[in-house]
Amino acid sequence: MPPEFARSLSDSHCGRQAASQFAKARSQPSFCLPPRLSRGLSAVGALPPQVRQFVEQSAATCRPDKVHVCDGSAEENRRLLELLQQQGTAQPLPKYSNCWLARTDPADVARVEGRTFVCTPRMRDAVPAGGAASGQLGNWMSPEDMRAAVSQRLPGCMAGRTMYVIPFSMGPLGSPLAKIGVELTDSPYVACSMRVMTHVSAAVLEALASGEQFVRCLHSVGRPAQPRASARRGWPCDPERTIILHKPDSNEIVSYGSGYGGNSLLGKKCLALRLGSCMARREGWLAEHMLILGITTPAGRKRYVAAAFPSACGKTNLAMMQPSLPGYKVECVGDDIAWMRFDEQGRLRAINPERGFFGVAPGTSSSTNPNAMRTIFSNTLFTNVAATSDGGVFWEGLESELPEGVAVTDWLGQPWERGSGRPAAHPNSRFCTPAEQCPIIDPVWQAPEGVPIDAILFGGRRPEGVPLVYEALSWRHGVFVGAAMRSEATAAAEHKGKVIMHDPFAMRPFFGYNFGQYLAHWCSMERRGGSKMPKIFHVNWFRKDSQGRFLWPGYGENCRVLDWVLRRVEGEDIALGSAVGLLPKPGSLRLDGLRETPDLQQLFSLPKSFWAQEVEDIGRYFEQQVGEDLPGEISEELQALRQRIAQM
Ligand code: OXD
Ligand code: MN
Repeated sequence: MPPEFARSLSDSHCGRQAASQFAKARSQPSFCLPPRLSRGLSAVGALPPQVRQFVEQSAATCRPDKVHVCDGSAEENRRLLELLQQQGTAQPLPKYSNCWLARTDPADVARVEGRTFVCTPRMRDAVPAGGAASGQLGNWMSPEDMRAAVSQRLPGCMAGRTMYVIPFSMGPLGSPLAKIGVELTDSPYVACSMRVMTHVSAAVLEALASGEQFVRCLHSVGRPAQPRASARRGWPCDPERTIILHKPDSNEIVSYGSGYGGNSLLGKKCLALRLGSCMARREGWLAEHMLILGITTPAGRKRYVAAAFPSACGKTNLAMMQPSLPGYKVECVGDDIAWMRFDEQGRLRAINPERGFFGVAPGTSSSTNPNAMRTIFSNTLFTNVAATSDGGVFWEGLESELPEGVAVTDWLGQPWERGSGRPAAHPNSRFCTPAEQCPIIDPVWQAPEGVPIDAILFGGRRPEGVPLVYEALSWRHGVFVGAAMRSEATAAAEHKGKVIMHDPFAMRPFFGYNFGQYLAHWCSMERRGGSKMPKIFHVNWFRKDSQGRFLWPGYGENCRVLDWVLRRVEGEDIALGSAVGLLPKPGSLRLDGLRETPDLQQLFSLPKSFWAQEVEDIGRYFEQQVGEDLPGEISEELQALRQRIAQM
């Protein structure tokens, strides 16, 4: 139990009762660890004292029947999967090797942004002056309200279940860029998924043995006050009272009520991005919602690029791209999160703090992402995809890969027919798969020192007005470009339909502190990196013509844009000034070998009325959402863009 909450709960009647029950329970067999797991460091009694205290206090409140300290072994994983099968949470997929399909409660299928809070004494530390306590750039809660929310939900929430203690490292253990967390959860599904997504092992506990601190992550699928009529066997949750709380001051996360993805795999969005961004600010680095890829040119020069795209913009596809241009090679370091820090020579270096991919399944196929397809058919936990009668999986996008005569069962467990008008897989269904299985995983993806970043891409789904690629005029202009990012909304969160939303740095749901201060932190990076700062670009693969057809083929052809980006990094004179940034000079974007020549005129056009409207929208957004916390540098960049557009 995080110290703050432990104090408030042990002051309450139920906390006292829980504490004494737990004290009794400790001497009773019900608290014993499963025999194989009770040896050595795996036993609660042998945990480093600060971890043991967290476990004991949390167990006193949540009152699980048992506590199991995870060692991350294959044998432990096998037993957890068997348990998931017995509980009706997951079923094996005999068509593949050690793959499983879990189906969630239909009320628990995505991140719940509206119920996700950053808890700080002052509202202004969490959300900018312009916004409300619950606004577009995050939700704030006071520590008192957090304590109340916790004490209304946690006491007894794990009764009848096992609490799994998951020691994990985000980033290779021992890397100066890595961070350690301990997640306590009553979900064996979460325990299995955390083993894929993070480094789980007893060695993590050994690393804590000399008393270091760690991020305290407490998760429960919850226990509704009244049994839910529509509850699904095998997927307990409490959707009405779901809440996800982050306390940056003490590095604590409490998540209650949901077993799904970013709500429950607390190393990912909660630690690596929300608390990560706060740690990064304190310690002078960047925690970002970015993929990292390595790209080798035909001349044999290797460079690394980090890219921020909002959810469901093809981030995983780009991270694993199969380049169409001969001689190019792309290798994947990560598909979702980058932690970036300056090394002693002033170069920005990045690690992928994760160990697996939690990718959106629909749309993934041999034509869109052949490397993902070569990754995911062993040791993978699929969630909410459709099942096939030959023991495999199916989702929208795999129609041409579905064998003849095979029947499909949809994500709700109902028979499904093509043309039924219902999706077979949930749009936010996922594969959770080990990164090391990716055939193009970068040879140094686990290097403790990280990889040097030469370019940063921002992007989004912009059907209109935004060119295929442009380069920022300076670091500061690049920060403005990141702040002004907009994209069609995603299925990864609870939003419905397609609306163009502001999603600065693709971090809108993931800021751990005031976005105005975040921008100031980004601007300040230039002072650390000086002339070695990566160049910043904006890309848009999704521009459409007046008939609604994409103007750019995308996927493997995006390496043509990366080619231009890398040549700019090398200093080639292939860019031309424009009102929004530097555009490719005519003839500099390689189009050789494309089946159809794209309409470059339309792809790169900058309609004045569109940009005049865009700049006004961005200005209004900054005014309303960031207010006086907007750094002067960013208002100046906005003003400069306004002027350049007026002169177009
Ligand atoms: C994700 C997301 O799940 O960004 O990665 O929503
Ligand atoms: Mn993401």
